[in-house]
Amino acid sequence: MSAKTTTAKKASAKKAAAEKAHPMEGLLRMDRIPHIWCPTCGIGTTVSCFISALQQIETPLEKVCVVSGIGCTGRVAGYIKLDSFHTTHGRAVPFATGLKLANPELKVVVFSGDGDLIAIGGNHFIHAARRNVDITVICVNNFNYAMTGGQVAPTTPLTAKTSTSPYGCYEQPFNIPYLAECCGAVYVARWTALHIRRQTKSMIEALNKPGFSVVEVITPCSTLYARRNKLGDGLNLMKFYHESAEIRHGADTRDLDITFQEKIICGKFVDRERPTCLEALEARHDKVLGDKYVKYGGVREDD
Ligand SMILES: Cc1ncc(C[n+]2csc(CCOP(=O)(O)OP(=O)(O)O)c2C)c(N)n1
Ligand code: SF4
Ligand SMILES: [Mg+2]
Repeated sequence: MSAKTTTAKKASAKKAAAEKAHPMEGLLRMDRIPHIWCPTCGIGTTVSCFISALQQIETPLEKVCVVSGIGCTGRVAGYIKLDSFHTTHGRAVPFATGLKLANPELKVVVFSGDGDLIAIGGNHFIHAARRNVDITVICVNNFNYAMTGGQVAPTTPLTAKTSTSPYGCYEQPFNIPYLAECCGAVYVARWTALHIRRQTKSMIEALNKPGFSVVEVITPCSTLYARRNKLGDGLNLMKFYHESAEIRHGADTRDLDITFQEKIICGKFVDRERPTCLEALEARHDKVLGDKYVKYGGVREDD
């Protein structure tokens, strides 16, 4: 075979492979696929919405970073083909805060499970919201600590069974949108995993919003939460969540408690303006130090 024919064959094989490629492959580390998630788990759906959101924002992708903690959701950072970081339990938010402070040009996203973000990471979450750190948090809320065996989480609905609440959860769960709003988040939305277009739109809005933005996604954990509560398979549960959703944009976040297998209020609840952490710092230093202040570095001219 001539060298010309071989080159032509190689080019046509490359073209055929490119045509066969999934449109999201460019943003996935394909060498890590197959992923670890169970069939009908809701995490993959949320990742696909996130990739679609990334493809629609104007920020160059080399300026976007993803930070995850641990758990099934924590694996997201490993599958997304961006600068991404798989950090320790509950520490995704402080890690993301550090990234943003070190390089304010970055768009920093935390992809986190409910247990990681609101239990061990709860303290970091409330203070990052209070300070209005300019990061976007996507919280996959599957109502349990899935990866470690389906233990009770601070989001488990009252009466729901988990491996550590076999007679039903008796502790009042957190209402994440209310918590986020009270602490100072400037953008708060909630969807279920099957709200593909609305979830993607909220992610785009959150990514474009300066300040602490939170998108909560109610997703089925088919293997642990659904099975233990006899809720059918993951697909049944995904459909159930979608059908139980009532869309109420601008609803009072105090009314967004989730009760076991009942209605789930979804929508965009908060979209407001507050100076971000770095804007507040800059304004304060400018006021006190005047001309002596050099942006962000805080270096005085007479030092
Ligand atoms: C310091 C520490 N404590 C406990 C664990 C064990 N651990 C791993 S995943 C996990 C629960 C994660 O739950 P969630 O964030 O809701 O993620 P999911 O698996 O539900 O997506 C825990 C407790 C750990 N990795 N590190
Ligand atoms: S254990 Fe639950 S959350 Fe984890 S991958 Fe399986 S279905 Fe998803
Ligand atoms: Mg969870």
